[in-house]
Amino acid sequence: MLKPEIEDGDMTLADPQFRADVLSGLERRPRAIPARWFYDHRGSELFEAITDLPEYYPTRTETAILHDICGEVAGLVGEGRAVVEFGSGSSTKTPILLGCVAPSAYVPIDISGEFLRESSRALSAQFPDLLVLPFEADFMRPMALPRAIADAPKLGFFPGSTIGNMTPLMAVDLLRAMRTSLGEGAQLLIGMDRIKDAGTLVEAYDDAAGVTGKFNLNLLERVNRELDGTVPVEGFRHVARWNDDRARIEMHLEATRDMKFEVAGQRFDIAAGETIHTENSHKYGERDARILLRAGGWTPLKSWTDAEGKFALYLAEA
Ligand code: AVI
Repeated sequence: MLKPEIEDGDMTLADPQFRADVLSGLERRPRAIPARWFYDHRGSELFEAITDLPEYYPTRTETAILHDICGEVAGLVGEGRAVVEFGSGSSTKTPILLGCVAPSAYVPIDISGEFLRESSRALSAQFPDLLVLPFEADFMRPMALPRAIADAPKLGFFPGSTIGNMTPLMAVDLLRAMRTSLGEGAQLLIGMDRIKDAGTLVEAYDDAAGVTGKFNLNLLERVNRELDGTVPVEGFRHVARWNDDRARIEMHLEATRDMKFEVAGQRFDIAAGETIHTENSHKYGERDARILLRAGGWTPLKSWTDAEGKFALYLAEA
């Protein structure tokens, strides 16, 4: 997840795409900045802290499900598959899966090479006999995987309900890209957060300790740090709301007063009550998830959930 700033000697240069996304996002109405920009160093630390919060159930629930079902998954998947993880594999879920499916190789894919190499080193230390092949790429598009795993059947792994951060249209495109990249006979193990009562969902994204608020507001701090911004961060407040029509939690930054500020030399005005939309986290019911998988070219084989039905893991085949 971590996307480091670009270093150039002593100067830290902003990613040109970050600059373009922030400027166009502040210009448009409603205003919106893509959630991928949350994950600078501080943002990644705050996200780690979120995953331990009492209100944020997804991480611990998915981890517990994975522990419970891992043996069964290993039986369904068979031996000798190459596990291809979409994301750097830094989570505690990766060793659980690798420990029980006995893969022929492990290929974590991430756009941030530095973070990828770091987490791959840690995994190699934990699984010294496993062939670990970190692969730097944007997994939103189909890609040619390393030649070393060309002949092995693949098991894609996409935990964390990260698919929920995409619109359904983007999610279908991603599932199709994964299918193309993984090839014939592939399987996919994917986590999706379930629709549930709005109170539980909103609390998970607006915790009592205010960590998610800090995570959201850090985006503005990052704008100030990297884009020469003068955004009065204290003039914004974190808002998490359930959009029932779209079955998603939305995070926004709401202006608490009229403000003027500059970003990368451009001036902006924002009125009290206006928001900057920063994240969507879509939730899927059992049937919704199956329809999404099928639309993405995958046939659902089996799903598992926790006793309260909060979170689900799906195994699907190409
Ligand atoms: C990374 N992603 C799956 C998290 C989620 O639940 O949508 C990001 C997050 N945003 C606020 N809390 C957690």
